[in-house]
Amino acid sequence: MNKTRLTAASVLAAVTATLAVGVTAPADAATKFANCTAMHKVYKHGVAKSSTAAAKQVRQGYGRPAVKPKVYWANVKSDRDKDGTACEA
Ligand SMILES: [Ca+2]
Repeated sequence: MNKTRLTAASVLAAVTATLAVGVTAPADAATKFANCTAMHKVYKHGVAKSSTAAAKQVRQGYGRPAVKPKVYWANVKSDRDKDGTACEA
């Protein structure tokens, strides 16, 4: 009985640890860039808040921005024309 309970607790702890790692993983980090020059070193065509916003940039002749909502919202000040993509290029 005790062993079963211990195992369940271990599984729960493992799942919790995995979730915590997922939240803080670099790929998910909402990096705040000083300006578009800095952002373009990582995201050549800027960062879009959604795939719809990214597609809009492509239709307008820009490169396809990375779809990274968290990064977009951390750098929303760089979306001067408020079209859903920061630093489109
Ligand atoms: Ca924009």
